[in-house]
Amino acid sequence: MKTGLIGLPSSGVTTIFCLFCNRNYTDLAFSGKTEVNLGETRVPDSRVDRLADIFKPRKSVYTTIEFADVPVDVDSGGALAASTVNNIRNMDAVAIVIRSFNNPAIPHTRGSVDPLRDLHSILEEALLADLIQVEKKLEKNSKEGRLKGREGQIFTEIKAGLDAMIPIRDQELSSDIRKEISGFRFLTEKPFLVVINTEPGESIPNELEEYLRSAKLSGLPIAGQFELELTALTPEEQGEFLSEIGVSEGGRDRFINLVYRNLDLISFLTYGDDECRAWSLPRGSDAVEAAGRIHSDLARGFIRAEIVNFDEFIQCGASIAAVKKAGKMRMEGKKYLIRDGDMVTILFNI
Ligand SMILES: Nc1nc2c(ncn2[C@@H]2O[C@H](COP(=O)(O)OP(=O)(O)O)[C@@H](O)[C@H]2O)c(=O)[nH]1
Ligand SMILES: [Mg+2]
Repeated sequence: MKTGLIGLPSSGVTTIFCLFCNRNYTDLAFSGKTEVNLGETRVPDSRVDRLADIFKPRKSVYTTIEFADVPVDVDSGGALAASTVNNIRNMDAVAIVIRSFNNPAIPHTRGSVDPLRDLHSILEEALLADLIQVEKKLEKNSKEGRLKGREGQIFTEIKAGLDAMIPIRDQELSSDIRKEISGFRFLTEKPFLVVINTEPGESIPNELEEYLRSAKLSGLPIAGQFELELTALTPEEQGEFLSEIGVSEGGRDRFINLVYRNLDLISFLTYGDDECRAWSLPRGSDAVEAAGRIHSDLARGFIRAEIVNFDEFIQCGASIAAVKKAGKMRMEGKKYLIRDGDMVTILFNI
């Protein structure tokens, strides 16, 4: 799961990247202007901790979210130069960092602080990048006399939506069409999340809140620099400072929750003496897809899945023997839909 962080220069993109990936700002600020900074964060999961207590495995592994701090070409005037667009095409989600903080020492490239204006312009440019790509496809189809073909028709429909400023993700397209176009990696097909980089205690301005609602986007206010400075303190001290500014959880954890909700992800668990581990998966995935997440061999040679949900496991005294004795260990086939917290063992043969 890869998330690209983008924003206008001096909006705090690298600051937010450092906060999310637990990295040092002075090491990265310079590279973040010219090349992509890559990092990742572990998704906290107390169920993995609990399983590790019980099974005492050699290692515990958490699922991770990868981040890319994508530099923006200042000279292009806009936010999304070709290089930026290409960098975010490979991402599963895009987080747009917009500047709401007022720091006189760091002048805004557009002369004033106006988060709604900045968000508008980035969204518009993303839409435009898709429109250009679709028009190129249509031109090619037209030259080859295939405008009435399947691809030509799909792109004509998508272009009409983009002309009406509707991002591809909000266009009414069948799931078949969505599958067919997924290879083109359009920007506005991807989930967009908005990080509003604020001063501590500042809330989202009303008009921005309203706009986010109307555009069906989730916005998360984070006091980027303030929170990054807090990371030098103990977790207890961090908690105290955060509650002083009316925040119950750090920006990184709030962002992870937002990603899970927005992308509708769940986690399933694997366990044993060797490894206890959490894996992320889109809700609605079946047992074969879960097997494939672990290893393609497991999907290929899938026979069945042995499943107990974590909560049932705990109710049975956290004992697999007790789960089996109570008849709570289920044998599921390929089509079984994995639930959040399912403890999964794949039986396979290749
Ligand atoms: N006051 C304040 N300054 C910030 C905040 N976030 C970033 N900055 C400062 O703004 C400057 C640019 O930040 P940076 O993360 O490098 O922005 P980028 O160009 O978008 O990657 C740095 O000097 C930061 O210290 C913030 O939340 N509040
Ligand atoms: Mg930067």
